[in-house]
Amino acid sequence: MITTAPHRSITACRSCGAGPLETLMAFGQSPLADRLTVPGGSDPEYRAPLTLCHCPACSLCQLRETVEPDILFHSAYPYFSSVSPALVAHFTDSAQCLIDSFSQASDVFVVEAASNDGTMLAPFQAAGHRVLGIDPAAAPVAEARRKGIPTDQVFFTAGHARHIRDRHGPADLFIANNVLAHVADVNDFVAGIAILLKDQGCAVIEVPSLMALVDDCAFDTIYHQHLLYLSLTALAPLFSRHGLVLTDAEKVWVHGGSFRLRIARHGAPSARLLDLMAEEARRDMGTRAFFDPFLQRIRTLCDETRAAVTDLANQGMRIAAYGAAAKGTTLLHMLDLPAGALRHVYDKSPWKAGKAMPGSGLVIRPASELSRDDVDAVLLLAWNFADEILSENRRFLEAGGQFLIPVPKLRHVRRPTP
Ligand code: JHZ
Repeated sequence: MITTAPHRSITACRSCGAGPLETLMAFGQSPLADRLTVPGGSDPEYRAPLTLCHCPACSLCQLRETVEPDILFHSAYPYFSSVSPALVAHFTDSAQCLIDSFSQASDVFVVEAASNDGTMLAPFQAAGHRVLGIDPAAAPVAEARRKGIPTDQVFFTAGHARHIRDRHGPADLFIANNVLAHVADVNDFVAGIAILLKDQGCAVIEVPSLMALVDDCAFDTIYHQHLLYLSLTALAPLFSRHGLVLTDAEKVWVHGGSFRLRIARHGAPSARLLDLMAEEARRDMGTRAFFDPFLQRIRTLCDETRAAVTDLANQGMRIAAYGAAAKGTTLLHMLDLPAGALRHVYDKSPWKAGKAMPGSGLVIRPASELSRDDVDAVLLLAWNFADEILSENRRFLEAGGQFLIPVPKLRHVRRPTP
């Protein structure tokens, strides 16, 4: 049964409050990513309109619809950071750099919003620091607690920041990776950072970059959980509204291209931050003209990918998908392939196996089962881990299997001819 998820549509910018917002692209009634279904189960499959807009006043790119967070971040939320080794390595390295920067300090208090299964906080705890995770999703929180990482199972808000400060004191370091873009009341979230930080404290926040999204045509990362698509131009005034300063931005590879931001109460922008902001200004990121070629590329990329899958199917190939990633929900929705074009989807996560992707209904099978005995070609939905996944599935390629990688540009990967 398909049900429209409870949602509201905004009329004013989520950051500066100006209106009206300008619509960039309507994706129609899209299934909710990460709300996997149980094959043969009685739970409804939720969908909701998905509309990308931007604010002509502060240039924040955002979704018009806000789906009820309890529906999005439900008790069986299936995303666990620890499933992807490259991501674990990224967070562990990042944690180690921050730990080194506190080597002279004692009694360091580290708070992480959207701490998931505690992957990022574990090294801080091992280094002897006080840590506290905040995350609303029951299953990853249970996993974090099992590992001994104290975690509050709530959404991070200004109210909860006050509660933490009263209970534990102010934070030396506030971490928030891949969460700011998920927050409907972004002013409340940033106000929470301002409440929680010590005078000399700092926040380190990773956010997907809008410029990388547009340059790499990563349109499939547009889904209901991602309410904001972030540029430095739109972020700087958001932080300053709450007495905080964006002092640095560094490009990192995760999730198809992100920024690692540093925010503090005092400080001047670093040279690399100024360079990145100058690049955004040069490219007119706040204007409709910046988006038009990207919107056209989405249509072309979908047409090419659909044609490539159809072509393989016409050659009698058995095709599956790989990576039941959240972003795969948008890609499959936009491809709108005929039923049966893809047989199922492989994924490494034990929390996803046996469930099905919403919309397409593709049943998720353990990644270890990918074999030439079952399929000839695979559409890679988790294209951001292409290197890792191709190297792990060398045997499938050597046996004559092939990968179709849709983003940033459709490419076929086959065994090199001898
Ligand atoms: P991955 C996630 O999006 C979830 P997703 C979330 N919605 C969000 O906001 C963004 O991150 C930022 C699997 N896999 O990490 C694991 C393999 O099967 O790109 C995952 O299911 N084999 C919170 O879900 C999926 O692919 C492998 O070798 O789009 C990747 O999902 C590897 C490396 C991964 O994020």
